[in-house]
Amino acid sequence: MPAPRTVLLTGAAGGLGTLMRGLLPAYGYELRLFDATPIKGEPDAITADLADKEALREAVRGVDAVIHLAGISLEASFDKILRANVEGTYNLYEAARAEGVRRTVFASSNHAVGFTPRPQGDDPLIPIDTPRRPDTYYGLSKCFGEDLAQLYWDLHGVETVSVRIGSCFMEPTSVRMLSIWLSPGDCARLLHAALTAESVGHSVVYGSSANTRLWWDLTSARALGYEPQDDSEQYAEKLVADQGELDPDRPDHAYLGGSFATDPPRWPH
Ligand code: NAI
Ligand code: 15L
Repeated sequence: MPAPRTVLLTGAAGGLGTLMRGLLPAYGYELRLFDATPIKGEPDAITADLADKEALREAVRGVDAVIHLAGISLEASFDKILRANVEGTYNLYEAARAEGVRRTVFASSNHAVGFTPRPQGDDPLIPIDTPRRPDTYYGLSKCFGEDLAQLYWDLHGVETVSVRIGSCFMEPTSVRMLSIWLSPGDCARLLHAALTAESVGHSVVYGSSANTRLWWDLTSARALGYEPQDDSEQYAEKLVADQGELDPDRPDHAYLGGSFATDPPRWPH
């Protein structure tokens, strides 16, 4: 497939969308922005909800690929998750199929496997084909998105890389994040690899940097050509001094999903 040039970025007003708006143009992409929230200083951004099928058809028309970040990014009621993450993702894929878009990158999450016990001591890294164990309705919606992507590949030939993102923020802010941090620079590298790798079909990858304390296996991400450059360990001394090491007896330290598995942070709206 020829390298995509014009890329629809959904969720462009959000935290990750804002970071990627800053970093992806350096790879040669022209971004078309989409979000329910208006984006200051971006008069051409499409302000629409994922429920708006007409707006989605127009948004995907003529793009080479889609990066789908939009949706509820924390725990919420089942109804809210259903509308934004399940129906919204379906609406996007249906628009992409109808307009002939061949490649999508789906922002899945570590919370699709959040109830997986985290590795301790010499335990092996978590493989990408570990059984899914969502820790929330939010994580469940990411399982749905991965399955939807598989269906659209098998049925319609729309390719997707589903990226189970760890924590993508400027810096890790917890000891757990030392294991799953995806630096913004590595996120852009991974998205670029996912957009340009040949013949991905539907591939599922973990999204994190080359962290010393890594919990999962990055082989499927590296197979796309992703070479992470960053390591969270530079933040470890301060975070461990402030918070202590993870305590195996604490339920919120026992699973990949951290506190999502016990007392999930909730979507504010
Ligand atoms: P965020 O909450 O900052 O941004 C989400 C964006 O989606 C917001 O701008 C919001 O307005 C938009 N949105 C929500 N519902 C919408 C709808 N129905 N129609 C149109 N737009 C809608 O989230 P963040 O951190 O930027 O994450 C982006 C994506 O990556 C999300 O799908 C999230 O689940 C996923 N992810 C992010 C991680 C991270 O560390 N930032 C970790 C794992 C997954
Ligand atoms: C996610 O899926 C959330 O969208 C993000 O806000 C973080 O909480 C991240 O997981 C995490 O697990 O740290």
